[in-house]
Parts: sequence; C-alpha cells; structure tokens
Amino acid sequence: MYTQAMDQPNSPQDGLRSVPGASDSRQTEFDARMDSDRKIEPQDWMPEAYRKTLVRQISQHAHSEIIGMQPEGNWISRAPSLKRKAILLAKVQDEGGHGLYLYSAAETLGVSRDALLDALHAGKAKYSSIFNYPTLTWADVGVIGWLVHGAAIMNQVPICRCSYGPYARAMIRICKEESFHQRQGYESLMTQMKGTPAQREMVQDAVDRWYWPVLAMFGPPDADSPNSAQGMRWGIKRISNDELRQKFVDATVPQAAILGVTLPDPDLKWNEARGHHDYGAIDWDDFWAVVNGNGPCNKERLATRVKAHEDGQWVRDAALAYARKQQARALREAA
Ligand code: BYC
Repeated sequence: MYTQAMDQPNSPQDGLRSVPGASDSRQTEFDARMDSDRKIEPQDWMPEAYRKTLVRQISQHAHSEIIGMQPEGNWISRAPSLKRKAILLAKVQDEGGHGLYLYSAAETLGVSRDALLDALHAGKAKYSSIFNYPTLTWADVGVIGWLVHGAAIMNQVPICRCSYGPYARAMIRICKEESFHQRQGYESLMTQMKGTPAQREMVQDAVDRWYWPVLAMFGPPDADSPNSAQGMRWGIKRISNDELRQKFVDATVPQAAILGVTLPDPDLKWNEARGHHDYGAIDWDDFWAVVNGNGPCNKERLATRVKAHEDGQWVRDAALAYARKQQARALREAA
C-alpha cells in the first residue's frame, strides 16, 4: 500500500559526500563506497560526523519504538474481543522487537545501549512526537494502525536503502511487520465503520484528533530541517520530509474515502497541475512544543518508561548472573 521502489535513484546531491577537511585515503574509500551504492559496515572507516548522525537517528528511532508501545499498550486489557486482544498483543510486542533490533544496530557504531537508555530516561534524547498524544477510545488503536503506521512505513521503506548496512537490514524486517500493523488497523476501522452510528462517530473523532499530528511526524518542512541536507548526501535519508508527507497525503485520501471518514482539512484538494493533493497549514508551534517535552502525555510516557526499566532490573540481574554461571561452567569443562 505504501511502497516506494527500492531501486529509486538517489538524490542528485549524492555526489557531495566528503566532510570538509577530511581528505585522506580513508575518506576517498568511504566516498567511493557510497558513490557505488555499496553499504558501509561497522568495521569500515567512517567520518565521525556520519557515525554521530547515525547514532542520533537510529537511537531516536529505537526510543520511538519502545515509547510507541505505550499508547496502544493502554488498550490491551480493554480490547473488545479475544481476537483483537491477540492481534494487539502481537503488534505491541513487535514494536518492542523493533526497538531491540535498532538498539543493536546503534551498538555496532560503538555506543552502549545503557548510554542510549540513560539519555532517554533523563529526558535528553528525542523520540517521535506522535507518541505524546493520548489514546482515548478503541478507535484510536485502529487509527494508530492505519495512519501512524502508514506514516511510519512511508518514512521507513526508503531507510531500507540507507547507506549503513546494519540499519538498512534491520529496516527490511521492520517494514514487513509495519505493513501488518497498518493493515490490521485499517481492517479494524472498516469493521467499526460497519457498526452503529456511535461507532462511526468514534472513528471520525479519532481521525480528527490524529490526522494533523501524523502529518507532523515526518519532521519540519525541508527548509527548516537542519539535518536533511547532510543526511541526504550521506544516503541515510533518501526522500525529504516534505516529499514523504506529500506521498502520505496522496495515499491517505483514497483510503479515507473507502473507509467513509472525512480528513479534517478544509484546504485538502486535488491539484491537477501538480499531480498531488494540496493540504492546509500544519501547526508547527504545537509540534515543537510536543518535541520539547510539553505535549499532552510527554511526562506520563517518560515516567512509565523509567518505571518499567527500574521494575525490570531484577530480570537483567538474573540474566547476567545466569550468563556468568554458564561461562564459568564452560571454562571448568574446557579445563
Ligand atoms: N518527533 O532536521 P530534521 C514509528 C527532530 S517510529 C520528534 O528533519 P532528521 C512507530 C529531529 O530529530 C517513528 N522529533 O531531522 C513506532 C531533529 O532533532 P535533533 C520514528 C522530531 O533526523 C512504533 C529536529 O527535529 N521514526 O513510526 O533529518 C509504533 C530537526 O528535524 C520529529 C523514525 O525515527 C518528530 N516527528 O529527520 C508505530 C524514522 N521530526 O536530532 C510507529 C527514522 C523531526 O537534531 N528517522 N524531529 O535534535 C527519520 O527518518 C528522521 O530522523 C526524521 C527526522 C524524519 C524523523
């Protein structure tokens, strides 16, 4: 539903890879590897700024996955049937798994998982703005599947072609699972739209609350995106924030029509000349307030995350003790 061809050509800026001042043979090899679209692997030399950008983006992405378990996790005990509960459990568990693949990918860049988690728990690390909004009704779970995961797929399929091997490979599996998440959300909403007038109103209300924050998920407009230009040159980002947002709007309009909901944007209309939908202004002040910690649920999300980490300390201690015991036994047997 949301695919972009994996063989799509790279940005015209892709020749501009070098970091000013770094002109040794290792930089030349790095540039050549990227120009020929070969992956950079953990053992390869890379510019420090490239490494830092990847650590920033991959860790933010990992944090988003594990914080992203909370809004829907809130509904596991209240899912309306055993089938819906089983689906939701599997989906939330997948998100935990995505976080783990991504922390592992970040660790290949020489940063420890503990350091990344400390930054999250101290409120210093970013995670996606979208998870700071509340899930008020069961319809929110469907809308998160349809729109939030739909946006995630739109953003993440191009990352399967990221220049850094471990991140690109993690994204292939993640995108397959995201596709299931998106479809289960849409299917759940389809069922609700065939229900009572009250259920249809509940779906429309959820769409009204989530639509604009989802459009902001793609990040600030290209002109105000400080990381985009370099991220594109390095093949970390393949498609710009605004282009992805536009693709998402174009894909969502016909899906909303099939579902029978109205997207809450009076300025949304097809522009024949552009071959795309025009859409209204996004409230960037609201977006930055949320990113800077002042959204409706930021404090609750972080507090829940820190508590879960602290409550899980005994599990990590037990796993470490067991691993040490196994290691000691293996050494004894080898002696
Ligand atoms: N929320 O220069 P820009 C998921 C920050 S997981 C918060 O455009 P960049 C899912 C940005 O970090 C969703 N902050 O940055 C999971 C930067 O700050 P710093 C997450 C945002 O990196 C479970 C500043 O604004 N997806 O979908 O070039 C269940 C300037 O932005 C946001 C990923 O992480 C935001 N929405 O582009 C369901 C995918 N947007 O770091 C769903 C990988 C921007 O300079 N990440 N900022 O302090 C990316 O593709 C890119 O990092 C972004 C931002 C497009 C998000």
